[in-house]
Amino acid sequence: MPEIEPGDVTLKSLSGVHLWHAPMSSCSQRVRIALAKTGRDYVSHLVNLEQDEHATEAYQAIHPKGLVPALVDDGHLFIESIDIIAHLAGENSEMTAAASPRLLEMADAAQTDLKLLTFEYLFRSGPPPAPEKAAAFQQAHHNDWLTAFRRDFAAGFDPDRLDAAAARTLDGFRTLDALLADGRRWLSGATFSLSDVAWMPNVHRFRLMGWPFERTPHLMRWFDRVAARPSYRSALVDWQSEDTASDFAAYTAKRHSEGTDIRSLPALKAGSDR
Ligand SMILES: N[C@@H](CCC(=O)N[C@@H](CS)C(=O)NCC(=O)O)C(=O)O
Repeated sequence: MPEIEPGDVTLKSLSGVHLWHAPMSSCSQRVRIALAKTGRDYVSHLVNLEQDEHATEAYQAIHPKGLVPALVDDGHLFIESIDIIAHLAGENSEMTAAASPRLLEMADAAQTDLKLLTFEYLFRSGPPPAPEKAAAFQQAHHNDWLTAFRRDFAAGFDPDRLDAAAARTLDGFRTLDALLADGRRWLSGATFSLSDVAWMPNVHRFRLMGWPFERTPHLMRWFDRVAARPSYRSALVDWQSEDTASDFAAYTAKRHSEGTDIRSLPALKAGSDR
């Protein structure tokens, strides 16, 4: 979805770039990478997802689905991270021209599975929200998909749902690996493009979960290359607190020792011929 009409009409009078985002959100990371790459300054509006700030009426008047990120550029509102990075890069840039629409669509579609697996294998490390806080979110947030997702998370995700998400994720990473097997440096060829921007946060996120990237060695080497870029540090790593990173690492290690980590899913079990 390209530009949308804001519910909050005061957005139309904003000048420059304004970004509503969250430190750890993969869709926000994507947009911050594009901003770093284009060198555009922006006004940062942090939305505290842990405190459910995206359930306020004020924020839902900015983003109609109550999600991050949202971006305003000289009074024009954009949501959907893939649309936002395309807008920032501009139609005529090298980053856009070199990108593959199919890889951008795949990155967009991969979001639901990334979210499910993140909640299960990283966010479950924290204490569950207090019942009154959970109830307030259900009441305040208008996005039925998100409120149902929160309820499913609290009840415990269906193991088949987790396994299916992992199987689709593996297929996606294998597709990228196969493209990179021809020796290309970046996902869509010789030029760093929006395809790379779109996929960087996904690989970063699954590494935190201990995903078996050894099965996709070309993708692993691609990630080493993107991780050496300054935008990886400034848009992803610098936004992730050391405490968060070490809590996730400890939780991933704990689940690994219990045999309940992401690698224990049938779709990913070593020796599985998927
Ligand atoms: N397709 C959307 C997805 C946006 C989305 O799912 N955002 C997540 C963070 S990456 C969010 O706002 N989550 C809020 C929540 O889980 O409560 C995009 O690419 O911008």
